Amino acid sequence: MIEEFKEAVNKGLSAKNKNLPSKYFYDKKGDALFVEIMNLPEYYLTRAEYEIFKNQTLKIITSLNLKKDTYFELIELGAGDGTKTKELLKLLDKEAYDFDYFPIDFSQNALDNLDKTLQTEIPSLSVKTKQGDYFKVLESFKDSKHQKVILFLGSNIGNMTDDIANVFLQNLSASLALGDQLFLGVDLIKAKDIVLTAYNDSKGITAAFNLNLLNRINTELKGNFAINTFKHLPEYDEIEGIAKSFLVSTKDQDVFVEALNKSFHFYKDEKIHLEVSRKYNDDIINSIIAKTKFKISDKLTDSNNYFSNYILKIV
Ligand code: AVI
Repeated sequence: MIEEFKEAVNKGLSAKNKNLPSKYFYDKKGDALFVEIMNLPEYYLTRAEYEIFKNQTLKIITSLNLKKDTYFELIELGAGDGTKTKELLKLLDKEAYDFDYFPIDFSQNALDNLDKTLQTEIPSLSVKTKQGDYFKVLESFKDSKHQKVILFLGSNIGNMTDDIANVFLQNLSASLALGDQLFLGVDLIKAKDIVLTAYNDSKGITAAFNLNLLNRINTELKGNFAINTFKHLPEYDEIEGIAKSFLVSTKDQDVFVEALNKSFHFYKDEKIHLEVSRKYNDDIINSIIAKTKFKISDKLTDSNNYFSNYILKIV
């Protein structure tokens, strides 16, 4: 892991357009900051998707065409604390649907916590946690002939470029069978002021979340970034529908990273690109599933039209 991080930092900071992959946001501090972000008034995404799970629970079940007498496997990629999913799980359990819930996550700690809360809140639910890489875990389902519903929520797919999302969905589609479904949560393309505010909150939590990546380089790779000489800069192109976040060097400076035994020069106002947060519409969803066996079969949207859960079915 540390070798992979080292290599990513070296490659990203040596590039003409400096960049660092956003997947490295999520250390212990980054996880905690992301929980704070999800509770921010400006960060509408989590609330919008929760509203769908809370107010349209029955519609989710009917749109997925789930039948009480047909067993299915409900598999969640990156389950987190399961706040939204719990709404669906409670109803499925109450109505005696025949299924097992398989939350998959990299973090065993997150899975243990989720398992514990579910045991208390929905004691009769069958939870089978699976720790590891999504595709490695999905491999282990290959021999199962049961119907599958995959949940991939929170617009997590938006942190992939469209090319990467396409490959991701091709791999996912290849590991599924006819009739299996993906319940995909995505943030929708909308006005600039709403999106930019979500990525530039007034308390500066999102800025701290981005700057934490420099902290990680300092602690894990013995870097000497002066954190206060970098500023968080979010951008959003309404036509393209992509939010991007950058850190900008406020001065001309050199940063030394001991683990790489290398200095990196930053010009004043030079940017490091950290994250893409893609926003979607039907056309973009259709273009990222173009090379897969998925077809849009339905979609649910919150009352503000901010967020959608697409049902993509293998045909
Ligand atoms: C996890 N992901 C969907 C978040 C997003 O909206 O792109 C990460 C995030 N970055 C800044 N705020 C939240």
